Amino acid sequence: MALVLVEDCCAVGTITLNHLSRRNALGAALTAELVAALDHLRTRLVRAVVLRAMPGVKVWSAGHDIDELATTPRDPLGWSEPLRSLVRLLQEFPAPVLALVEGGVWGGACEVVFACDIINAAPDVEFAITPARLGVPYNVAGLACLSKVLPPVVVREMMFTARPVGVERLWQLGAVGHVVPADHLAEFTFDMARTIAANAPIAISAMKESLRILNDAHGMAQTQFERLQELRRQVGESDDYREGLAAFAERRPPVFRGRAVPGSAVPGGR
Ligand code: LCV
Repeated sequence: MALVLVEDCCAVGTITLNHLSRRNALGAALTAELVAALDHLRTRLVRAVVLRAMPGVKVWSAGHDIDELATTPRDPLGWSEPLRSLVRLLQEFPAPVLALVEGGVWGGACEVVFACDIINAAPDVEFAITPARLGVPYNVAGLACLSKVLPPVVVREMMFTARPVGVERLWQLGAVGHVVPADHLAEFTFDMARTIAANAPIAISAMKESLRILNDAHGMAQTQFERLQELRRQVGESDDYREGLAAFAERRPPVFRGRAVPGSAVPGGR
């Protein structure tokens, strides 16, 4: 049985967590399928991805598969752990990833959701970060990721209490984009994804990567600055840029084909 379902239509990809019996716990097998799904959608040149669980679940994801946490002295959440690789892949995916969240989000799954670019959630959603309940030394990148989306005092409360926090509070703090009634959440999210897919993909990809570099930038190395300039050059020289200006001048909807200048590396590629 596939632990993850993946499909795409009209340049919008959908990835659905499908391991209900284990509450979509992010074990190595499920995480590997998530990575494969993102790689597949990258080849399909999708312009937005919706990451969701099956409609109506009580648990979006139970977080890291506790049974797979290392029992040896090695770091249970080290750089090469599947969950850490998944978080980086979401942050580096060339198109926006929209999290469609219903039910509870536990542990490392909170970071997966917060690694997405846009978060739309049902009113009953709760987030619980639980290393304190497992005695797990949460890793630095994970703490940094959470500290970018939540005020430090809230990160400390969630980390230290391991108690669930309701989505309304996270929405008031700006960590969640929209709280939408469950029966409208999918329609709302896919409508947003289609709007993004109709915009200029090269420009969006460059802006997503630029925002990530800037958010990660503490002291900015010159290579980071040059990368930001290169991303902007690629957008400025793309057909989409000319199409966007022409469409505006001719008062017609733009038709973006996502074509970069021949021979230039498209943002998100390497
Ligand atoms: C393996 C599971 C899990 C699971 N792993 O259903 O953030 S950190 O640092 O803590 C990081 C290390 C991390 O992410 O750790 C994991 C944090 N997650 C949690 O603490 C949540 C643990 N799970 C639960 O509290 C409950 O399962 C919830 C409340 C999510 C759902 O409760 P519910 O009554 O609906 P069950 O507990 O009956 O779980 C159904 C099956 O899924 C397994 C669980 O062992 C059970 O398996 P069996 O049917 O074989 O007994 N399961 C659930 N969560 N994280 N396995």
